Amino acid sequence: MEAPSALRFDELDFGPGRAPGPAASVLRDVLEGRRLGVVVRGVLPLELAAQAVRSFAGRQAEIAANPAEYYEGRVFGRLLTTETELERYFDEAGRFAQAFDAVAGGEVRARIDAVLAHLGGGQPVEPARDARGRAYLALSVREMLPGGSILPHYENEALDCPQMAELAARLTPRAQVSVYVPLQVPQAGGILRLYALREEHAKSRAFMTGDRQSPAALAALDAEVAYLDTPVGAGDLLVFDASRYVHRVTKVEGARSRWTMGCFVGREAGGALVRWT
Ligand SMILES: O=C(O)CCC(=O)C(=O)O
Repeated sequence: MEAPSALRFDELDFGPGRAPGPAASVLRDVLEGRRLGVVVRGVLPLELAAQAVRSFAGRQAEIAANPAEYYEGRVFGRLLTTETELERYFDEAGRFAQAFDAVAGGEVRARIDAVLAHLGGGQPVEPARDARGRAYLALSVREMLPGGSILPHYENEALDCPQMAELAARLTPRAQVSVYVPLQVPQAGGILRLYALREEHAKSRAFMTGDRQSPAALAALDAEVAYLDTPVGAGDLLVFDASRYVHRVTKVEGARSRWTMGCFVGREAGGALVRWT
């Protein structure tokens, strides 16, 4: 399958009074590596996004906030890629949707679900289930603190970890694309930066097995490889081929945290589009 030739996202608009354009195969195209990604504008009105941040920040008695393992901050819900105890994960997943709606209000989840169904060609994108029928978490909310960042990676690296084995075995293609919605952007930095570097490139393998952490290695990556700083604001939804493209989040600057909400999407062998986080 031919890779997209340019670092560019298509745009759709879900803002007030806008009819979304045709999107029959966006998720399939991104999953199959034919399209880099799509930005959907205005999925959450700004006030709804701001209200969700205030609610998550202030009502932790009702929803579990867990320390994040790979950035400075916390996650409401759990992330399968860094999970060490699957029983705990599924237990929390079973209670999360109700707790999420109690804190954020049902409209937030309903809007995300509607856009994902649209991008899936009208088919709802339900949480994946394990062999025992337990649903994976459908969404998580992440707060990245000032000074936080995420190092360069691509999501297919994570498909080999043991806690993903059962799910990964069912995915066709073997890919997980990212869906995320900024809820609050920081004063500066905290930018999702996507590189013209795919998992199969020799340079990508060299970089991933070496130093991907030091300021010098990050500066060299920025100097040597073309990149795109994703053009998204609070309330927009981005779907992108995080599976194959190296990406990172630059350091959050200023006093304001970076809040996002997201999940991963894949396709099972039978054709169903499924999500998890
Ligand atoms: O927080 C982000 O901007 C992206 C996180 C990430 O690496 C992903 O969703 O693939």
